Amino acid sequence: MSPKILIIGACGQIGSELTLNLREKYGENQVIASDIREGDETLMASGPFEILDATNTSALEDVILHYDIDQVYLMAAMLSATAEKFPMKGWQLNMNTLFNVLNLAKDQKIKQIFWPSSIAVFGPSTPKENTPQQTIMEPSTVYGISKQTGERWCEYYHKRYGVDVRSIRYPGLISYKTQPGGGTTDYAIEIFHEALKHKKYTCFLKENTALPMMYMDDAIKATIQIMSAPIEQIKIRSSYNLSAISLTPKKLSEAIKKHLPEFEIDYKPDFRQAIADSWPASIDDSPAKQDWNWKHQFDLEQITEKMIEGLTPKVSIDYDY
Ligand code: VAH
Repeated sequence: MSPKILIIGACGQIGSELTLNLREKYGENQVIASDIREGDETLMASGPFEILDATNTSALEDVILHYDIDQVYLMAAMLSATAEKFPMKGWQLNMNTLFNVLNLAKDQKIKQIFWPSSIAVFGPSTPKENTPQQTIMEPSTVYGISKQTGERWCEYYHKRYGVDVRSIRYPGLISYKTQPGGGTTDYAIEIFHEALKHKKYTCFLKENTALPMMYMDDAIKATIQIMSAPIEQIKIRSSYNLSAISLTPKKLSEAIKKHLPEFEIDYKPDFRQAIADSWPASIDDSPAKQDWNWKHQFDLEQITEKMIEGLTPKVSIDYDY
């Protein structure tokens, strides 16, 4: 029997692709998409949708009971760069939504939760290369602090109340299907739009800023994989490290130039450089490999090909950062 799923934040960078993938896997009417505003026409035409502010406890509970939801994917969050501009709003959105969903599970109103963490839980004192699953974690961004705290609460609710909450520390995610949402790693998406539109890009990070990155298809695969794994395989209830590639703006621009030889890049670091400098360069995800057979598929060349193929026919999206 397929689970009845609610996706909170279904119009976001991950949420919109996750919704379409889960509908393909379980059937469109098994997956209720929700967000604080409507999404693009593809998403809105793909199945049931609810306008929902998941910080509103009673509104969330109404949707859960109305549709008899089994699983919640909580994909709504304020990302790193935006949360530095609005610290208290970022904290409230990221934490209140999590508590609302954890308490519904504690009260047995839902059976399973997916909650996204991030490599942003690591900070300047964390070992940067091949960062292990357990290490020093002193995040220096609002977003990272909210994700580290969220991981502690997920593990607490699992141990104290038996809540089946599962989580992944996503690296930076690269996709052509949705606009980026205020993240520090989003240079790796903008660069493709600008390369195709203007043949040049001014990067807001320094050329050798190495960050863990992943193609969105790999991130969606990992999300569905951890939620489908037998419960005894999930041994970490804070959040699993997840890794694919380690990427710098320089390496990415060189990969793009193989397809667009006239592409040019220059560098004008802004406030996001300090955020990126506080994060690891690469991640050790061996626990995810061991516990639930994780393995990434897309390397830099394949990501570059997918992004250029995917964006070329599309009208480029303007950014207003
Ligand atoms: C951000 N894309 O840049 C997110 C992500 C690891 C970075 O969490 O904020």
